[in-house]
Amino acid sequence: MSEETIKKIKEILKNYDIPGECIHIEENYTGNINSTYVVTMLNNDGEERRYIIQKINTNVFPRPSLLMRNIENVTRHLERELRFSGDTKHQALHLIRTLDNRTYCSIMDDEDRDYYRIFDYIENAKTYNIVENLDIAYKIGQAFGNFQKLLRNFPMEELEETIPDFHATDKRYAQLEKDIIIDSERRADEVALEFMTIFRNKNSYSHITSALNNGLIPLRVTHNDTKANNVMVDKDTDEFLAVIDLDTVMPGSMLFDYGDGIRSTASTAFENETDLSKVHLDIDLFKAYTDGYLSEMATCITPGEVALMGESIKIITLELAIRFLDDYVCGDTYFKVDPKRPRHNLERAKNQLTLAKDIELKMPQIEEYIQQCYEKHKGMSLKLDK
Ligand code: GN1
Ligand code: MG
Repeated sequence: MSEETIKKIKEILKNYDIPGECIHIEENYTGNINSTYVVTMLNNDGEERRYIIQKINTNVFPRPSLLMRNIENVTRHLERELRFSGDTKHQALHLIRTLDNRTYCSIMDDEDRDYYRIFDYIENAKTYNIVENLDIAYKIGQAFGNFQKLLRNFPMEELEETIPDFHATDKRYAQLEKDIIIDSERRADEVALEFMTIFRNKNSYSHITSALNNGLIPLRVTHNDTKANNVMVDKDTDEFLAVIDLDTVMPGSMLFDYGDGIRSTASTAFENETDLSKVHLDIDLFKAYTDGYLSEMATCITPGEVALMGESIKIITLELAIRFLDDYVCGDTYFKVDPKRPRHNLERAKNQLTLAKDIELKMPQIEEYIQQCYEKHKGMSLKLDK
């Protein structure tokens, strides 16, 4: 890590009442948007305590204050809900306030203002980029289902839209079409094959957004970035501890959350994998995740939502392909890319298109299981109600 980054982090720490001396800083490269550092502090009693310091990407989130207000309100609500239900096993992210009682702080970096925030580090926990074990897939599904359930009474009108039209797949597609025509980086020829696959599916991109607009499915408070590695699980027991990365909590459809959870948890390879023969949708992982998710959400969701759950997996996977491809066409300005991989975003898009194809092949099995699993959990809750 550069001397300059270390200096900046130490500067940020001065804005907080965090006791002790900073003895170690490590960058965590998991996210594609913000920069994340794990900082270890040693206090006067010889105890070490860790914190997460994040620099907010203002290219993606131009108004950090709105974003942080959302996170503050959502974590407060989650904490309250967990306390009311006597749940001591799970936790909400804990934001640390600055000395002047703010949820973030900023410092000047040349001409730019940089924004940072600090969370307590969740100890004895880990995350998975690839999930290979059914029990873990179940727990990740359960974690996101539980998260959504705890937020079902959250006053939606209090939430800011941190990224407008985030999951408007149809608009994302239209943007890709435009950017290919402009072709500012002269990459359009290279992406022709991938674009054709995306184009062939274009009629499905509005299925969820139109259902929302027509009132066929409800708007809910959703996470919007339900990747497997956004759930922290206990290192020893794999019990889920907390859902993290709350930057995109906004009003939306539960379908994108469910679909994105399957996209990342049930894929046999991570998004960065270039050996496409390794990329499949694992039906057993899909079943385990669905089971975990519906164990929490079956009583909250509507038949209209259940009917679209299978298709949502394919739509969100294609949406990611669209977004990665669009970023490639526009010169890699949105997602972080590995400097050693000039076609990183194109490779990610190919990976997602391979996954989408396999999802399509397995759609009959997917649809059948969702229905069966929904009825099982709904039935169980009816029995409990009697
Ligand atoms: C980004 O930074 P990360 O990995 O949590 C992106 C998600 C994508 C994901 C794909 C704000 O999330 O939407 O699904 O990359 N977040 C934003 O890996 O665009
Ligand atoms: Mg994220």
